[in-house]
Amino acid sequence: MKETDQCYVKTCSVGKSSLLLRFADNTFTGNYITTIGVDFKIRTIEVDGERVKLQIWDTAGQERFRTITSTYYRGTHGVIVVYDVTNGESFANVKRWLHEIDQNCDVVNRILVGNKNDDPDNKVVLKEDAQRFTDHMGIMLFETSAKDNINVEEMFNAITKMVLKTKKEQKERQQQNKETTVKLQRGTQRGKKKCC
Ligand SMILES: Nc1nc2c(ncn2[C@@H]2O[C@H](COP(=O)(O)OP(=O)(O)O)[C@@H](O)[C@H]2O)c(=O)[nH]1
Ligand SMILES: [Mg+2]
Repeated sequence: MKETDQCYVKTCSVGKSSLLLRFADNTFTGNYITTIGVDFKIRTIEVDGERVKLQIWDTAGQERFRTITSTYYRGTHGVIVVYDVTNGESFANVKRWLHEIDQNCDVVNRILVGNKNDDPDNKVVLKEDAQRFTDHMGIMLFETSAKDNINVEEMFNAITKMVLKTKKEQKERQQQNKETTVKLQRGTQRGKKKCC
C-alpha cells in the first residue's frame, strides 16, 4: 500500500517532516519520512539579539487518521499548518486544521505554509488565493520548499518572533495585574486606617 493510500485526509505527505529536517539538520531526502527517530528536534536561533531555543515537534503520522488529541497541543506556543501547493485537497483541509487548533489551544500563534513551491508546472494552489484566505483569517502565509531550501528559515523565524511577542505581552499583562493587586491592597489598608 502506498503511503498516500493510507491517508484518511490528504494532509500527510505535504512535507512537514521534510521542513523540520531542512530547518534542524539542513538535509532533504526525496523519500517519505516515516519517522525521524525522535518526536522533536531542537535548534537554537538568534532573534533580535536574543538566543531562542526552539523545540519543534513533528506529528508522527497521527494526522492521517485525524487523531491529534488535545494533549498533543498542551504547552504549545505556535503551530505551523502545512499544505502542498501542488495538492488542492491539502489546501482544502487547512480550514479544518486551523479550527481544530483554535478549539484545543488557548493562546497559540498559527502560521500557514504552502510547501513544495519548487514545481511551477504542477502548482495548483495560487498564492493570491491562499493570501486572500490568510488575510481573512488574520494569519501569516509563507510559500516554502524544503527541497530547494526556499523560505524555510524565514518561516521559522517569523513564527518564533510571533511567539516571543505574545509571550512578552502576556508577561507585561501579568506584571500589570500584579501591580493593580498591590495597589488595590494598599488602597484598602489606607481606607481602613482612615475610618478607625
Ligand atoms: N518537490 C518537493 N517535494 C517535497 C518537499 N518537501 C517534501 N517533499 C516530498 O514529499 C514527500 C512527503 O514528505 P514528508 O516530509 O514525509 O511529508 P509529511 O508526511 O508531511 O511529513 C516526500 O517524498 C518528500 O521528499 C518540497 O519542498 N518539494
Ligand atoms: Mg511526516
